[in-house]
Amino acid sequence: MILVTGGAGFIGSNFVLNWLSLHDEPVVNLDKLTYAGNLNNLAGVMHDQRHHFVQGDIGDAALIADLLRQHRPRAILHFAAESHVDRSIHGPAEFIATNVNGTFTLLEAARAYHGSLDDAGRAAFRFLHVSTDEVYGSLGPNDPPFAETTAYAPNSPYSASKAASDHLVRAYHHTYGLPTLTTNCSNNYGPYHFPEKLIPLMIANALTGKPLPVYGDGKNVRDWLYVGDHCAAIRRVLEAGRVGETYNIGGWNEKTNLEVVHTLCDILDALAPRAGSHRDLVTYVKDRPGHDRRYAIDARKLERELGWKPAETFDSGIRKTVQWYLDHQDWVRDVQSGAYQGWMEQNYGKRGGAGE
Ligand code: NAD
Ligand code: TDX
Repeated sequence: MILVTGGAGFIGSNFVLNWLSLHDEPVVNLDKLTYAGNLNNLAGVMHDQRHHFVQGDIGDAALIADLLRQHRPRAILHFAAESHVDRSIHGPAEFIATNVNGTFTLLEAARAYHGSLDDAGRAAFRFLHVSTDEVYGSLGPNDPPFAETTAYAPNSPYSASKAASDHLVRAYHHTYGLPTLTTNCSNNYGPYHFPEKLIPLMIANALTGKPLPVYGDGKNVRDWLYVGDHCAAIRRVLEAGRVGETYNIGGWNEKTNLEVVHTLCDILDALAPRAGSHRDLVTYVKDRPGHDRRYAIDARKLERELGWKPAETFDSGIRKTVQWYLDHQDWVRDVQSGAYQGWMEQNYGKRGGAGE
């Protein structure tokens, strides 16, 4: 049994779906179902006996302690977070509550649970913390990519809250001997990505003929990784990562935002033609305050120590992703209308589904 937090969000739901397609081992999936959590993502496993969905908050100490006592997982995989940089600029409080205080509460519960295990259970247990490359701050055009040894320099309330959570995880290993693993990954893309983030927003807007809002000059650089590759890296770190270590995960796919948007437009021109090119919809808008200029990840430690490499190129992953959005336009409409909330309550009641 593993306990996943945030398993109804973008990366967490991809992780749970992939896990259950590859393993017999069951999953307890704890998610608060904020605006970003969507049980529709998990429709394929909601009636699977190996998937126990629980609606709840990582900041609820009593609930976490109960879940750990009841299910006795061999690992906690911590995805739950507030994840959108723009939202953190407009309202940082939730980011501190969930990313900092919520992670702290989860760590406290994990520490008590770990202490209650027998020697073999203690040795096998892992707390895997899913984090971001944004904790390292912003790179200049000629700087080397972020390595695990790069100093932390978070610039947004989001990245500062994730940096704080990374430090807490580190401290729980060093101080209490909690067997932690931390992964810092670059920008993900793929199925079930909430259409507030660059790639799904651009696809959704392009398909409905709306403007494609590019911040600033469009030359900020991100490294992009297909979500399935991120999930594979996490499974590998869980399996073979050295306790107390951090591992950077990236795709070696540095792109300017404008390159990404143009690529999406060109694919859509071929697959969903409109009068004129989708590129005509590009609109330059006011820049994000404190906008990090460039992220790039050096993922060689993960490759060298654990033999992980991404399976997708940016070209193959982005084509799959556009096709997925073309095939799932109802999913986008539901997420944008909030209709999935009603769907969830109608199908599963207010507090979760299978296993409840
Ligand atoms: P997301 O916003 O799509 O999903 C977050 C999930 O966490 C949602 O299902 C939400 O309901 C749940 N959640 C939020 N607050 C909660 C709480 N207090 N208790 C329980 N559940 C709660 O995020 P994502 O993009 O899937 O990111 C998942 C993790 O990966 C985050 O920790 C994020 O920092 C990290 N990450 C994301 C990216 C990326 O490109 N998206 C890259 C690197 C790291
Ligand atoms: O409408 C937009 N226009 C635009 O130009 C949006 C939503 C974004 N952008 C730019 C800002 C960034 O330079 O595109 C880039 C990507 O933006 P986001 O999709 O918001 O991602 P980013 O801010 O890079 O953060 C993401 O990657 C790291 C995730 O949201 C984080 O959770 C993850 O940690």
